[in-house]
Amino acid sequence: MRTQVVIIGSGPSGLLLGQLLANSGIDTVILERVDRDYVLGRVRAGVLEQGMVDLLDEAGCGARMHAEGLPHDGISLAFDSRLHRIDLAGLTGGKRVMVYGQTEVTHDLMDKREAAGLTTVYDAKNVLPQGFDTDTPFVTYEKDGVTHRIGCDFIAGCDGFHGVSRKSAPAGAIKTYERAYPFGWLGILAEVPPADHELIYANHPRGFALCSMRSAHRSRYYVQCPLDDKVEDWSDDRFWDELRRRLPPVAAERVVTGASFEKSIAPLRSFVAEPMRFGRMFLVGDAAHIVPPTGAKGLNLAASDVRYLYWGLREFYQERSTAGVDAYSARALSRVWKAVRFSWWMTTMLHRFPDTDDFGQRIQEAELDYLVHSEAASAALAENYVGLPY
Ligand code: RFL
Ligand code: PHB
Repeated sequence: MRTQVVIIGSGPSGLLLGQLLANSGIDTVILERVDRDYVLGRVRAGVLEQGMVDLLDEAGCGARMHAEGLPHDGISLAFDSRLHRIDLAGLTGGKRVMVYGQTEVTHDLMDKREAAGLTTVYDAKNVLPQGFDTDTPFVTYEKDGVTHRIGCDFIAGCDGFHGVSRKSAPAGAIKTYERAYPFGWLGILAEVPPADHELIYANHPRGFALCSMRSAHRSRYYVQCPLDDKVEDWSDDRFWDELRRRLPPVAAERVVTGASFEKSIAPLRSFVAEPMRFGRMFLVGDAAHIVPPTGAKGLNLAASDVRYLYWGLREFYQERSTAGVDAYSARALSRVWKAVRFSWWMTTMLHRFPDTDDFGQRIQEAELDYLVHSEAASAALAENYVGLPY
C-alpha cells in the first residue's frame, strides 16, 4: 500500500491535518492505536482560539461548532473574595474565543473524514515510522495479527505525548525541555448550568479552581489537587464543597450541584521537544509539546502546528518547493515557546505551590491586583489568551 502522507494518531492534530490535506487533493492514511469510541471518550480541552475556529472552517468542519459553540468575549479572575473581569474582546480589538469541547471537534472531524471516504485504520498496533532519513519513508503496523507496510512521501507524528513518533527520532538528534508541577487537576463534568456565563479562574489559599462549561446546561469544573490523590478520594459532595470554598461568595452561591458523569485527575507538565522535524517525519501537537491546561493552549498549539505543516506540504505538492516543510520546525517552535511561557506564567500565578507561604500568597495577590487594574497588563494576558497570530 502507498499514500502521500501517513498520519500517526487520530486525535485533533491528525484529523485536522488529514482534512486540510484532503481538501488540497493530498492523499493520507491515518493509523490510530485505539478505537473510535475510545478516542471520543477522552474529555479534554474546551476553549478554541479564533485561529483554530478559522482552521476548522477552512477544513469544512465548522458548521456544528458555530451552531452549538459558545463565543466568549471575556474571562474572570477570582482572588481575594472578588471577581475581576478581563474584557478579552475590548482589549484585543474584538478577538474572542469559542467554548466548544475537544470531543465535539474530534467528532465533527471524524464524521467529515468518514463522509469523504478517507482511510483511517483503528486498532493499528505496533505502529512504527521508518526510513524517514531517506526519500522513501514507510510505516509498518499490525492489525488482526497481520503486519502491513505503507510507503509514503512524509510521516506526520500526531500521536500525542505517549506516542511512538517522538520516541523513534534518533536520540542524539532531539533535545527535550521539561518542567513538572507538584499538583494535578481534578476535573468533573456534570449536567448542570454553569455558575457564570464566562470562565472563572480562581486563585485561593486552598488552591486553584476553574469554572468552565460545555453548554448552557453542562458544566466543566476543576480544582487543584495533590498529585497522589485518587479519583476515589473525591466524592461528588467533597468536590462541590471544595470548589465552592475556593470561589468568591458571589460565584460560589451560583454553583448548581448535581451528579458528575466524568471525573478524572490530570498531572500538569510543560514539555518541548526540539526540533519538530526529522528528515521526512514531523512531530505535531502533543507529540512535540505539552503545556499545563491553565492557559487553554494545548489543543490550540496542535492547530497552529497543523497549519504550518499543512502550508508546507501543500507548497511541496503544488509548487514542488521544500521551503515550507524546511521552515516548519522553526516556525512552529517560535509560537510553541510563547504559549509554553504563557501557560507556565498562568499556572505559577494561579496555583498554590507546596512551598507557597503567606508571603508567596500575597505576592500572587499583588500580581493579580496589578494585572486586573493595569490596562497594559490585562491587554498582555488577553492578547495571549485569545491566541497570538500565526
Ligand atoms: P492527542 O489528542 O493525544 O491524540 C493523539 C492520538 O494518537 C494516538 N496514538 C497512537 N496512534 C497510533 N500509534 C501509536 N503508537 C499511538 N500513540 C498514541 C492516541 O490514541 C490519540 O488518539 O494529541 P493531539 O491530536 O496532538 O491533540 C492535543 C490535545 O489533545 C491536547 O493538547 C489538549 O487536550 C490539551 N488541553 C487543552 N488544550 C486547549 O487548547 N484548551 C483547553 O482548554 C485544554 N484543556 C487539555 C485541557 C488537556 C487536558 N488533559 C487531560 C491532558 C484539559 C485537560 C484536563
Ligand atoms: C475546559 O473547559 O476543559 C478548560 C477550559 C479552560 C482551561 C482548561 C480547560 O484553561
